[in-house]
Amino acid sequence: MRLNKDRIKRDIIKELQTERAINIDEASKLDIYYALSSLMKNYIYENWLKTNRQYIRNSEKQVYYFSMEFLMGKLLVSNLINIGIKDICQEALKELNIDLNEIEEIEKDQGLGNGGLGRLAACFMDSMASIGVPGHGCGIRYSYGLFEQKIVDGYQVEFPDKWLQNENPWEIKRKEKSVKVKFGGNVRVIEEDGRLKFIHENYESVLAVPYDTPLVGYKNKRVNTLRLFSAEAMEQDFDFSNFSRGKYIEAFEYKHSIESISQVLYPDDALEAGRNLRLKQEYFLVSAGIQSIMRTFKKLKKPIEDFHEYIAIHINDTHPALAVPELMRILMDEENLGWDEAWNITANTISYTNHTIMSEALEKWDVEMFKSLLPRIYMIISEINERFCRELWNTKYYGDFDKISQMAIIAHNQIRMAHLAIVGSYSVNGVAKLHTELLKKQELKDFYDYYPYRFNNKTNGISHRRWLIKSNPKLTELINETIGRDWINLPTKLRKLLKYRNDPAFQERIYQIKQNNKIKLSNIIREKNGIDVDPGSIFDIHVKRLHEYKRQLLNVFHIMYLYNSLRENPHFDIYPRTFIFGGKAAPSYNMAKQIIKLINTLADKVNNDSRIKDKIKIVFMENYGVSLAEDIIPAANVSQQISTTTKEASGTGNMKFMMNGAITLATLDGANIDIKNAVGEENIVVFGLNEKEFLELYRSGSYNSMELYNNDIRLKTILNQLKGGFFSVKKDELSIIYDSLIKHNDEFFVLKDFDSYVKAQKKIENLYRNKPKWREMSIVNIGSSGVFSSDRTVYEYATGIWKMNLHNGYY
Ligand code: AZC
Repeated sequence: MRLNKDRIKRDIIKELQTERAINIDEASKLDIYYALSSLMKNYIYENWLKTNRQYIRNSEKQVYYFSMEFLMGKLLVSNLINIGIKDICQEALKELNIDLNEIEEIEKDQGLGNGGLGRLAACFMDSMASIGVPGHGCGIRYSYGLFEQKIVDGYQVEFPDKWLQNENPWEIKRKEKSVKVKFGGNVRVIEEDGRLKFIHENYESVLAVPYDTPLVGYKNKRVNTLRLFSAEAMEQDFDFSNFSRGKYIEAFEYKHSIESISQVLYPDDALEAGRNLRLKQEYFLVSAGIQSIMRTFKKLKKPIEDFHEYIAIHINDTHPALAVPELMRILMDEENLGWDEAWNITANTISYTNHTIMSEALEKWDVEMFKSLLPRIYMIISEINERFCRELWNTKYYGDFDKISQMAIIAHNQIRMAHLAIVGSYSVNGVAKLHTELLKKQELKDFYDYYPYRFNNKTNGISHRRWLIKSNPKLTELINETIGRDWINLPTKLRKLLKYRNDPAFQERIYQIKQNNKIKLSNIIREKNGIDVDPGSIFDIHVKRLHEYKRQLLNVFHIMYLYNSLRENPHFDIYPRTFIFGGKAAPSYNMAKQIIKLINTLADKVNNDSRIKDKIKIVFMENYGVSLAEDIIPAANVSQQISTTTKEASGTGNMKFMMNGAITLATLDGANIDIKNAVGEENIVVFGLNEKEFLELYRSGSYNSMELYNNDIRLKTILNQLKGGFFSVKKDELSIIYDSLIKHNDEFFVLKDFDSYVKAQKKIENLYRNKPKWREMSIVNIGSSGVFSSDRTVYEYATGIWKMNLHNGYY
């Protein structure tokens, strides 16, 4: 379809009339948004159909990315970009006196994820479609996404995220493709034709109704599918049996309880919930997803024994690890395969990514609860466990009870999901070099020793289409003008920018773009927070989930140190800085919530202290999420990536910031290390203990935070301020922070790294004062960021793990 401005104008007007019964001059922004999306669907659907037809016709191997979270953000503009009509659309709208940015505002973020893991899934979807991987997402259509955060009196308060309040124009409900998921009941074992048969009975059925969203590839006419399932009560259960028995109200209660399965996303990003409803959600996802894959597979008319030649299932952390027993169940109970055949297929179909070494995130299920909710699945896991333990005994660990019980899938009345995921898959990967090494050396060492060939690294990446082309259009324009557009299909070509690192004219333009982005962000801050910030100050930004290991506290302590120094000595020399924070705390994570309160309390005090003459401003932006990140990141000078080393598996925010020209202030943790290797030591500012020093100190148990308190007057002052009446908060309110650092010996080494952090911050300041140097660093960061595109990551998954042949001009 050829598109031009006039045609788009005509189509929008027509669309408004025929679909919304309204003329353009009366149309609201919401009307325009719907008209525009419906118009785009005309362009998208044609290619969606073609893509699906081609997949079936060519029997191309398909990959299904199973994830409990997809943090997609807004889709309108990103789809316009990928279709390739953003610019003409923007012009067409302008001629109709409509501002595309205002229309975009109307769209609600699709926030069905907590943080890194969910956003990674979204970037992968974009990259798969764009580099030509036949890959689809499989998840849950939560009625409520991650809670909306408001700051009230300095505290985080949670509100439901009503993202479906208005109709979601991108999804198509496919009721006719619904499948049944079974919970509870019992399993009767019978013998038939000399074989055991397992009859699941007295169960409760839930209907999993798919909603499909097209995933549009970048200017390549490919459209993949994100399939999210919603839970509905089965009509016959709901309508007839209960109603006819006069149980009218009970029938509604029943319906409500069934639908609660897809009601809400669990809001903890690295904490396992251990709850019955969460287990239901996890099984609901895998059972619905695999049944629906089975249907597609049948269309190919290939022998079931070859299933894994045509299908790859990737599980995003252990949350969908029940894919292992569920695929076994379907192959044995429904396709009538024997155990060995089913196991061969399963273990060659499933691959698994680990996203954290934090032990509190490791999923474990209580056996009793599990058994009563999923009796047949429990039997299968038990059998997998028995066979696995027997194999260990017979091969490597004869007589070694300890080793076998450490590695078992079921032990101490718990089912360990990570063990299930490793045993049942052919590939286990970490998400950055250090993280993968730690998995091999420590967390999963037993499994690495046993299955060394299964382990591999796939360093995370981000979609440069969303995090550069969409969020920073002016920088994109400058890049295109300078080195052409090749980099869009092969982002490592951004290296061509390095030639201009010392070119004063280019440096000036980079500076101007950053400056404009800072002005834009300042306006947002004025509007949302009522705080005036100076775009001439250093924008020093720390946005991510609130977590002790991410050490927002370390940042706060440095600010308190600066503030104390300025109060003591008004001539204390600092370059004006704006410290910007954003991030949500899990609703049950007390300490994280207190840190939010501390940031806001400090902000009030500092921002209103006329003695420091606006040299420091502190802003906490509420409700950090994908769209806000798109406004914040392009405006950053400094990117704070300061987790306690070994704790952040990778980080992906770090990559977004560098791609937008911020300088990373980093510990040697996660992908910060890979960033350092990409930009070179002189283009990043590193501080703090490294992995080796950290582990030594940690293991020796010789760290004593009290000593630092006693010996460093800066720390003593700050910590005393937390306890005393320095902040006008309720008495003892902030002492939980004091206690964690002093009484509980500072688990995340905030005090330990403080001195080194202060020095690194001083270094940042000096570098910033040296304008050509800073601009050069900024250019080197942008130019070196291509390797962190998720196109590269997905290419590595596709060829290295999923064994796909890609026919793509670039990759
Ligand atoms: C996160 C990691 O904490 C983060 O370092 C990584 O970049 C991201 O995954 C993507 O790989 N983990 C999570 O969000 N959640 C869990 C359960 O690990």
